[in-house]
Amino acid sequence: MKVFVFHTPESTPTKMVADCAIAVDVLRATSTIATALGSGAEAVQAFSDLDKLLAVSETWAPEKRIRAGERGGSQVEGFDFGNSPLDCTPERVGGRRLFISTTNGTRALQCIEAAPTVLAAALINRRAVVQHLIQHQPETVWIVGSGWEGSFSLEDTVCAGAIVDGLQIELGCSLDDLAGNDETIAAVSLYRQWQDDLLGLFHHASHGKRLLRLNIIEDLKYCSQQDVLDVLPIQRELGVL
Ligand code: 3SL
Repeated sequence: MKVFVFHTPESTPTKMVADCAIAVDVLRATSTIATALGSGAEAVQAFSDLDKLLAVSETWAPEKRIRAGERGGSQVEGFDFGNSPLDCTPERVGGRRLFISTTNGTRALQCIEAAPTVLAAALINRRAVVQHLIQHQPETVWIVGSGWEGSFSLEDTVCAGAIVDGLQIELGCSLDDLAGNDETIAAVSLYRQWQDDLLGLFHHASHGKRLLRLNIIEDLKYCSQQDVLDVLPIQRELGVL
């Protein structure tokens, strides 16, 4: 298995696909997706475009759908949710489909949707993702960070490092055996430096600071936990996990 880390959708190759591609948006889209599925959502359908989300979700009965829209960290007017994983309680999302569009995370998912296997990973469900990779042993794995509007993000990179660190421990191999590019080695180094204080790292991250300015500290705390959800968001049809 060779693992390649790409920091943003923009830096991800467009002319080829990996056997397994993983979108990461720790703050907060993939944390929200994993939480919604863990709370019994029927499925999560991701859109980069808000108008398309509205049009497709319109064909669903109102009591069977939740519309989540986030731009710049805030809830989009007229939507049921913004992008807080803490909104995704069993009472609110159980048995419903979550239609979601966020600034960067849903774009990351869209850029890898052609891969044979597409997963959504966050720190909270890291172990489930590692176990899937160990079980299925894809030859090439891409981990694609969402970043922020084309720029690197600490929180997605540390999550990529956490996944690769978990794989290395399970497989008992060297990092050089696993790493497909230099970004992978850098991500693991970042994780090993911060694994005991991920919330502290989020306070240094530009998007962490953006959310703190919006008073979204509880989401930061929740998203900084590791391996607390045994949920594997896996694409079952285009754009639907
Ligand atoms: O960029 C995204 O996709 C979002 O996850 C950003 S936010 O955390 O909802 O502000």
